Amino acid sequence: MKQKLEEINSSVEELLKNSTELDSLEEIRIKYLGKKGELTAVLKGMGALSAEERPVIGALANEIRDFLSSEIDSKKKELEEKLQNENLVKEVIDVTMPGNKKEIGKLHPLTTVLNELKDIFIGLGFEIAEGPEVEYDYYNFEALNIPKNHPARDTQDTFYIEDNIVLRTQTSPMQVRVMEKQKPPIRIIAPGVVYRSDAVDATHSPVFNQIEGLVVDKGITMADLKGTLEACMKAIYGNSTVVRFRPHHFPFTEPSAELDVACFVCGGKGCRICKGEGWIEVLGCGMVHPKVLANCGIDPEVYSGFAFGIGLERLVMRKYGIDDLRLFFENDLKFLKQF
Ligand code: 2U9
Repeated sequence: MKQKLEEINSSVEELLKNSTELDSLEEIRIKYLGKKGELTAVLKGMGALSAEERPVIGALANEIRDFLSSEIDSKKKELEEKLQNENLVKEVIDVTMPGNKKEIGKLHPLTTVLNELKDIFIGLGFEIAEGPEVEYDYYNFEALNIPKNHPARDTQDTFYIEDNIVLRTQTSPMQVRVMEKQKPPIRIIAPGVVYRSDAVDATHSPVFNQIEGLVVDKGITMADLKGTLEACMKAIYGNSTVVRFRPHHFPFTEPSAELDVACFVCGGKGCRICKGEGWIEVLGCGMVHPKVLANCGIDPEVYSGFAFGIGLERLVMRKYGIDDLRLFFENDLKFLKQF
């Protein structure tokens, strides 16, 4: 048994000398000193020894076990230190290297211009109205003087959910709802998404954004409409902006007009942006039709009002010279990073 112990001692010493990996070191410890290890097996077999041999062999076995344990521990420490030093050499950090650039997100150009418009109108004393995108036919059409079979329904190809429920084709129903609930004076803008059954191309989309405005009070005239919208255009396009109003027709306003701004690129001479016209059409507007006021419970003999509607995408396209509306929805970073 003494010989067996000495053999184990020298085998382990030999193995430790050649051991270069922490994994194989652990294997050695398990093979000799583990629960089912060779040295443990010798210790377990001591019962078979005579009473004289047992203390001698026991002392030797304990001495060898302690010696080998401490040899394995110090080898382990040595290998760990070596590994750490190797890692330190490998993982040198060059503090002069440029860092990873963090991309910072930005607002979408439609959001930026919408925020600008909201600020302008809030500054003029307007409040912001919000409402449902799924609307009753009544609020989207009937109340706005667009009865069934009215030709204006054809120009707003409508998504019908049910016979009398539609995806709103304009944000006007929100203003009808406000007028039903609130007595004049009313000064609101209604921004939001609207839906029309249009095929997608460079200038059309079935989903787009509108901002409509409504002012109702005693004594509101076309002069209020012109002054408010001219101030708004100057705030968007600069103080020297020139505007003109052209007669137009909408069922919900009478009289109605379209507002053009003198081209902010060529100053009116004619260029690519204004398609040689010198003027750029920006919005539609008019005095709220007396029938619409009456439909909403407001006496047209006492009150009058003006309203306007702006297509946000078209406004932003003109502001930045963008020629394809699809760019707003494609989320191409090369496009979005320019704003
Ligand atoms: C109420 C009464 C009247 C809103 C108006 C326009 C003129 C207009 C277009 C702009 C571009 C729609 O997105 S677009 O195609 N809109 O020209 N909108 S007046 O008139 C109202 C609104 C609500 C109660």
